[in-house]
Order: sequence, then C-alpha cells, then structure tokens
Amino acid sequence: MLKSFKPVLLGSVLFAASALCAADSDLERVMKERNLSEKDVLAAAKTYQPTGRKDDYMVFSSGGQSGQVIVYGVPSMRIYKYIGVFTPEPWQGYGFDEESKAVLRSGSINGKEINWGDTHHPNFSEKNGEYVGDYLFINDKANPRIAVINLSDFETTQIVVNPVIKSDHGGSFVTPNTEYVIETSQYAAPFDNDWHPIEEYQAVYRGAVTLWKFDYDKGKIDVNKSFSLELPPYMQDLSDAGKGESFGWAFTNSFNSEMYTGGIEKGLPPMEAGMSRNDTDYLHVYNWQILEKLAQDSKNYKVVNGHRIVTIDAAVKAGALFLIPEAKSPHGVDVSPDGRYIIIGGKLDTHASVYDFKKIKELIDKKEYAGKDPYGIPILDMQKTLHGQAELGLGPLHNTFDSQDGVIYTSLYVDSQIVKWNYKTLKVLDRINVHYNIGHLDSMEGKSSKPVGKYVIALDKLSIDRFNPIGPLHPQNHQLIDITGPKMEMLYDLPIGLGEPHDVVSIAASKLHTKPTYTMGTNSRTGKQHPAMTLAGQERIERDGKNVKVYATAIRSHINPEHIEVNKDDNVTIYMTNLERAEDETHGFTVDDYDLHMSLEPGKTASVNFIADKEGVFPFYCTEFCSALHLEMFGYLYVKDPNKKYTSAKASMLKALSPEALKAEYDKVVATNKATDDVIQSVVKFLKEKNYEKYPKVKALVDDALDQYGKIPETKAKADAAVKAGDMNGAILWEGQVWQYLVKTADVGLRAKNNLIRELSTPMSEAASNGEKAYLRGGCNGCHVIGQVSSGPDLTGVLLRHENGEKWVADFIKDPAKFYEDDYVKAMINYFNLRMPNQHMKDEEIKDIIEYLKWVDENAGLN
Ligand code: CUK
Ligand code: CUA
Repeated sequence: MLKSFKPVLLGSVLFAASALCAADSDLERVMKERNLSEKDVLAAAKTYQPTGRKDDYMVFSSGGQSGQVIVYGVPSMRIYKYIGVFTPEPWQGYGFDEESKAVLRSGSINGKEINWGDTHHPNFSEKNGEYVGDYLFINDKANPRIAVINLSDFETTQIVVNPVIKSDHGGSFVTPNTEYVIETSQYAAPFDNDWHPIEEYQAVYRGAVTLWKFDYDKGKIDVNKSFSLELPPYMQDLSDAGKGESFGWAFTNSFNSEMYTGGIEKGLPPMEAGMSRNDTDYLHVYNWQILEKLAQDSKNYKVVNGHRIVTIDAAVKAGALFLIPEAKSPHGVDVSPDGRYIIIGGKLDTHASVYDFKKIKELIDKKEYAGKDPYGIPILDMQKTLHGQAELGLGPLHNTFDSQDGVIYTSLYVDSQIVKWNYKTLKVLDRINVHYNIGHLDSMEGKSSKPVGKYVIALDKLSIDRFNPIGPLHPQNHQLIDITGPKMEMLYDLPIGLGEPHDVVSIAASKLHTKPTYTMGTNSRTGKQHPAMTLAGQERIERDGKNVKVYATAIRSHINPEHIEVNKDDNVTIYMTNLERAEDETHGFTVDDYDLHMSLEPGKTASVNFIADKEGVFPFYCTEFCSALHLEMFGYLYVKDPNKKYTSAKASMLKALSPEALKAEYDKVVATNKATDDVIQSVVKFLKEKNYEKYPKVKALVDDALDQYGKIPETKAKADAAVKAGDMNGAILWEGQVWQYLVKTADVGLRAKNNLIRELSTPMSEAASNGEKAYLRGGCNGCHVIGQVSSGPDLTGVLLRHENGEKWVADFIKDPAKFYEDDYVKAMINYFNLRMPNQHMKDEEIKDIIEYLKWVDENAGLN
C-alpha cells in the first residue's frame, strides 16, 4: 500500500516540492501508527488549515433547540462562534446586559418572556438572488418569530413576533432583493387568541404566510409594513422564494390536504395516519407583488391583533394564489438557481418532483384550472405543470444546487444518502452514504442564484458510532463532502454539541465585512452612540432618590470607579464603556451574586441594571483575561442597609515601613520606570524612522499605545506631589501606576513594531518563498534562528561572511562533511558543539534557499 502511496503524494499539492526522504518516512510512519489510508491523508490535506490560515467559506448553522446560530468555517470545520439569538448567551452578555435584553425581550409573546427557541432555517440578505453578507435571518419554529443578525458584528439586533400564527416552519426565506422575509405557519391554529374547539378546524383554524418587510438601510424589519396571506389549514411546510423567471412568486409545501384533526386519546386514528391518507398534498403558489398591492386596500384584508391579513378570497380574485397537487407529505421545496424549476422532495415518496414554472405560468395566464379546493382556490393540474419526476430512493427531503447547470444534490433521510442528479435530464449521477439520517444539506452558496458548489455539508440527525460516546444524548454530525470530482468524497465529520441544527447556509468569507472594533461609545444592539457613553475623566456616580447611575469605564487594567456604594433596595444601573481602541482587547463585567454579565468589546458601551436587594459586599470584576493584571481588574459594590447600625472593626493590621525602607522601594520603582521607558523610546524611534503613520493597522496600535503613554504625566505629577507632601506610600503607588502605563505602552508598541516589520519587509520572490519552505521543511530552523545566535550561527549576513559567499553556502549545504576540517567551520563546530548535518537538499532547493537568505539580508535592518 505504501508503495502505491508515493506517486499519489508526489502529485498532490501538499508534498509537491518535498520528496525528502525524511518527510516521506515520517509520513509513512504516522500513517501506519494512526492507521490512516491514502484517502484519509488526502481528506486531511483538503481540510487541514495550518496555524494562521483562514477558511474560504463561513457557514451559519441553525442551532436547533439551543435557539442560537452556530458559525463554522469550511474546509476546516472549525467552530468560530455561537451567536445568541432566541436564547440567553452569557459570553456575549446576551440576555444579561440591558441592551441585549431589550432585543431578547422584544421576543416576549403576549407579555410572556420566552427564553428558548427552535431555530430551523437561516438565510442571508440577497441582491439579485445572490448572497450579500450584511444580514442573516433565522426563524423560531416553536414561538413563531424571526430574528435579524447584523453580520458586521455577528450580533442579534431584532426579534419580531408573528402576531397571528402559533408556530412557523417555512421561514426565514428571503426574496431576491431582500424585499421580504417569508415566514410560513406550520400547525394551523386560530388567528385570534380565543378558544376554538377542534370541530371548528375547517371554519376557523388557518395557516398563513407572513411577508415581513425588510428595511435594508436600517437593517430592520418594518413591522407596520408587513402583512400576511390567509391560507387553508393544510399544515404549510417549507417555502422558497421565486427568482429570475419566477421572480415575484413564492412556493410553500403542505402535508394535510385531508384537514385531519387526530384524537388518538378518543380512540381515533393518530394524526400521522390521517394526514398521509391522500395521495397528494398541495403546493401553494402565490405572488407577493400582487399581495403587496392588495394589502394597501382595506377591502382585501382583515386586521387581527393589529396585523393585516389578506383574505383567501381577495387573493384568489386577484390571481395571486393557486394550488398544485404534489406527492403526499412532501418536505423540501427549492427553486433552481435560474428560477425556472421547483424541486420538491417526496419524503413518503421515492421521487423528487420537478415542476416547471413556465408551465405553471402558462396555465395561470390561460386560467386553465383542474378544479377548486373547498376554500375556492384554483387548482392547477399536476401533470401539466410537472417537468418530470426522478426516482431517487427512500425519503427525499432537501436539495442544494451545484455551479454545474442542472446538477442538484438531494438528501435521502431513510436511506442515509446524498444523491447527485440532474433535475433537467432527471438522471441520477452519483450517490454517497452519510452517517446517519440526513436532513438538510448545503453546497457552498448552494441556495443562491449563483451556487459555487465545491463542498456539500450533510446535516445528519444521528451520529451513533461516529464519535466517542458522551451519554445517551448524541451530537449531530455535520459531514463535509468534496463535490469537485465526478464522485462525491467524504472529507470530515464535525460533531455539533449544541442543539439539532436543521439547516445551514454558507457564504464566501470574502463577502463578510465585519468591523474589528466599535466606534467609541457604541450600543452594539442599535449601532448608535449610547447616550451613557463615558470617556476617560467622565466617570461618575449619580444619585436621584433610590436611583443610582454609575458611569464607568474599563481599560487595561482597571475599572473606574473601583468602589460603588449604594443603599439596600436602590435601583442601580452601571453603564460601562470599554475605552480600548485596539482589536481583541475585550473586557467583561459582572457583579458577584447578581446574575449579571456584559461583554465589552473595544469601544462598546453597555449597561447592567439591578435592584441591590441583598446587603453586603460584592466584588465585581473583569471576566476576560485581558492583560497580565487582569486579576487586579476588579472593585467592590457595597450594599448598605440605611436603617441598620453597623459596628466597626479595627481599620488596619499592617505595620508601617521605616522611612529608609520606603525610600529604597521608591528608588527601585523609579529606576524600573526609567529602564522601561528606555525600551519604549527605542521602539518609538524605530517606528518614527520608518514612518509608521502610513500604515493604518500599525497606526491604530501606536495610537492605542500613546493613549496609555499619555496618562503618565498626570500620574507622575501625583507621585511627585506625594513625595513633596512626604507621603512616600502614595508616591510608590503612583509610580507603580506609571509603570503599569509603561508596560502597556511597551506591550502594544512592540506589537506595532512587529506589524510594521511585516509591512516593510520586501515581498519574497517565488524562489525565496520556496527557499523558506525548503528551509523549514529541512528543519534548518531547529538550529538557526534568523536574527539571533541560537544552537547554530545566525544566518543573517552569511552570504557576506565568505568570499564568493553564495557558492560557498551552496557547497556547504550540499556536502557539509567536506568542510568539517576547514578552519572556520572547525571553530564553529567547537563553539556550538554541533556539526551541520547533510539534509540531502536538491540543487533546486539549495538555489531557493540562497534566494531566501538574500531576502533575509535585505530585510536585516528591520530587526
Ligand atoms: S426542516 Cu428539519 S430536516 Cu425545519 Cu427544514 Cu427538514
Ligand atoms: Cu479586563 Cu480582564
């Protein structure tokens, strides 16, 4: 097996240039030890991201019963974030600070707080049916709601509650220019909130599709401009918006054309039997552009709970609503990228049905109907609208598309397979087993009007035997499949340890434009400046009767104020602004025992509010390990009962230091500060000489460093004043604070310097870059550290050290043993007590390494 392995690897990207004996044998050994086949290693090579390498696609997965959204990368399948959406998420402070609570609580239903959600279908904002990485929408099936997530910071900014339906499933689907977000009911129920017995099912219970109007510039659903369309109680299911040819239309499945109502407890056959009795159910076809107009005239709609519902009658009269029979109890409905075909998974049928919108439109235009349903909705003939059916296997559920014309992938729930087929020719092309019981699937940007394909992700419901056991509740399994070849290839299993995701959407990473930090004082949930933004020097505590407002700041590494004193039962609000401007310098904030938390990314202002109903002393602290003095970043909340008498204990137990000892300590701090400042000055000199202002990223870091540095004079003055006043204790503490600022300045300053060096170094030629790779592959860096003497000599300037240096170095690498008796080399061997080994480099590699060393020399001045 290993024999045949070599040529495969030689041809592969990973090892193309290598072919070093050492590398091959290491690889073979690891493969043997870990029992990996060639295919495994190839799959690893297709998914592995070396440290620092970023993913090509970002995947947004519904979090199922966790009520959140899970974000991971492709091809690495590394998880990046869990976005709090319908459920509190403490890390982000979601549901624990006031700003996010305002969002979460706007999802309360009829006054009841809802703290969980069943998220099913995420979707991106679209332009011309193509994904735009500005917003993500997701539905909550259990408590019919839609959430808006702003993709500039991956935060949930809005939740709207559906005023008329009681559960949803066909959401959140987006029309091609994000005009509307579609939400369709699942289980029919009365629109109003009154009691209606099941006998009134056909008369009063209803389904509906709600068209939520999206205001793109505001990034918000406009509730007042949104409306619904009344539908019969057929148990509507998944939906999709038309595009291209079918622009303006939308399609929704259903599974209870029987209008069966169950009653197992009364001895009646269960729902599942009654609702799968008919051979066909109904595909709902409706035109949102016509409905939009109908919703402007009150004779076309009724108002329930303050929301407009266009009636079935009005829609039918205006030619905006039709039904087409579809094979019984279908599930997924997906419109092809060009909008011409509508593909429906059979679920209880082994077929997928392909409807041709052209044919549908013709029948509509000719008003050629096969009949009417009991609600007067015209029915179009199934056979006359079908392009055809393809026999795929057991339990076809969902579809996703490829970049190749006509190619579609369909999940088979019962067969645990993905079928690749062509919806135009109706031919099956390939199938692959997945593990197990797949629901949705998604190719890259697979449901947009321009699918990329490349990979398919299979969302498997079951994962038995795939992963280490973690108890009876198993993770879901998201499998990554390579679809670039004629045969699908399994690459990777990702256990999802948070809820049962139903669907994912994926987008090219380059289409996401996230902000690195917030503009100072931003309320991240509104995107606007927070009215309580507090800048350095504005920290204060304001009291108005029982209301206490604390305007606080956080910056490495202190919270200001550090002591907050309130009375029992005061209504306390702490507004906090993170004054940091550097990326990734997040602070968190909590008050012990009060069930509060906020996450403060750089520039953010957030707040916590609580009734100080418990007397005592409560530490508050920064919850992110933000600096070497993070543990010191804390303070105390004192809650005092104003009606109680307290006895005081002895104030201090420490003996005072002698004046000499104090002086010695003071001198030591001052000397340390001087030394630290020297380091800073050398960095500053380097930065200035190299015109750091020209590089925005470096400039941001330097600005941040100077922020810290700028606080020194004021602090130093306090130290000097303390010396003058004879308060050596105070002087030592203030000088200590000066040191804090110096250290933070140095920390950020050095980061700026490293950044600048990267900016300034001349770009590597291809040869030099290959040379660096060969250098690293050969393990040269094990002994030689560039810019530094290590267990071998520094190679900076090595080409200049010898006459005819390039040739000398090349010969030396080729056959070091030849030089062992050479005077210079002998001296080196003695000094380092090591001999340069023969790394069996090929001539081409040696040539490249020389190029690399030239590049090192060119940039030597930057160290
Ligand atoms: S649904 Cu769950 S597998 Cu909500 Cu799209 Cu089909
Ligand atoms: Cu700020 Cu830890």
